[in-house]
Amino acid sequence: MGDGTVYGSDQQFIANSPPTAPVISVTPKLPKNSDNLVASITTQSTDPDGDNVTYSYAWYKNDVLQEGLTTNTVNASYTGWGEVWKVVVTPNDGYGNGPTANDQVKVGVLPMTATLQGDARPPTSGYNIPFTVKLYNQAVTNLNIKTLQPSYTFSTGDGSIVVTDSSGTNHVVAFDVKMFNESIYGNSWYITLYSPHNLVNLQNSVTINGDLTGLSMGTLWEGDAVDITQGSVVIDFSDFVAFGNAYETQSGMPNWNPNADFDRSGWVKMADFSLLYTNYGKTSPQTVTEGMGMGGEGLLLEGSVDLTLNGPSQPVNVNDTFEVTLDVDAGTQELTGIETYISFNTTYLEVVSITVGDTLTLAFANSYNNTTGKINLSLGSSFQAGPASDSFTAATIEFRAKAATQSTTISFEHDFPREADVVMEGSSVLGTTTDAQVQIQS
Ligand SMILES: [Ca+2]
Ligand SMILES: [Ca+2]
Ligand SMILES: [Ca+2]
Repeated sequence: MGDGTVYGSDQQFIANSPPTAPVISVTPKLPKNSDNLVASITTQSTDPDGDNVTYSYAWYKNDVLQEGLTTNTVNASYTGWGEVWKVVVTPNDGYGNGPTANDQVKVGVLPMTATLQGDARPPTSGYNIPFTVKLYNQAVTNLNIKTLQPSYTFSTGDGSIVVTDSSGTNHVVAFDVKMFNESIYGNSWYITLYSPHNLVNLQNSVTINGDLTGLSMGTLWEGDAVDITQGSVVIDFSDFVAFGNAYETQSGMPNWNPNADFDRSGWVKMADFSLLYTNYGKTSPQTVTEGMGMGGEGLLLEGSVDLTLNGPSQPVNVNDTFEVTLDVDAGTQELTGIETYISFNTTYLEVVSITVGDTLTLAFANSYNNTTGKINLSLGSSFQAGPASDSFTAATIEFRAKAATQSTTISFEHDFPREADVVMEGSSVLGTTTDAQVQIQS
């Protein structure tokens, strides 16, 4: 009949039941350029009527149907580096088609992923970051990493690494490594991944063969401003100094150093310090282990941190001096730094002095300007002290009252880059900010 309908002996219609979808697998999973692609049916279609099922094959190269290819095999002469080859298999029971099944592979590449650490802020164009992958035929250690010669090197810059997903979803970047030399296949390698201002990650004894589907290179640990390309295998004081020198800069400013912009926000801020802080003392290479794929493990984000400017509860007199404290209420939330920009009205107030408290003792900014009415206070935990928590006074600001007013406000600023922040492992843990009101009487 040809229309998929069968006529029974009593001439009533008996609907044909189509076959089920098969399960398809294209092999090799990690094909070389010289490999033929073979689509195998790993689970046959079943037909409820017991009809004999046949299969047809359609192949797509980068989503374009390849008309001439209708068998279960694609000869290697058709395939090229980086191409995605998909097969769509359609079962047919002689009366009609059943649902299709498909599978796909990528030719001549090793797909990899890496997680960017700690940055909980929206992705920026900075996520298009360069990678270098090296294959070694012997163990890579802290002692030999600077001198050991890799057998193969792949770089984003030379086209042998192509970033395929830079969107930064969950901070995971996907990229393809061009396996240009077929002698790479079938052997076991020590594989390293480097990106600027990160420690080098290492996967031990990876056998690259047709069964491999891809490789997670783990979380790239941030904070190595002076990194392996400058001869450093540790996040240490020289990285801290590089950060401090570049603090509060962006591209174009004299002290700008992109290697200190660990979260790739375009500015060197306390969020960058919090990444350096977290990884201080870690060395290259960092061996990637199972379960290390996602960033943020160990990240302590239990709550938020409130900042309050506490002024005098009673009116003050003109010419009096009085204190306003910058108070931090973190509860159990840990933090490694605060970044505050405070403004005041110079008609009524001037700053006499600022005293930093004894909890956040690293002062990256501690300044005031009585002409513009601005205060900068950016304070970090010392490496010895560890992250801060609970409630404490971060700094005490001594003001002098200049003129009478019913109320003048000492306020936190919120416009980036003069934006209040509290940071932990590259993430903001800022909760609320509360300004101070002061009444001045003559
Ligand atoms: Ca059937
Ligand atoms: Ca370093
Ligand atoms: Ca930054």
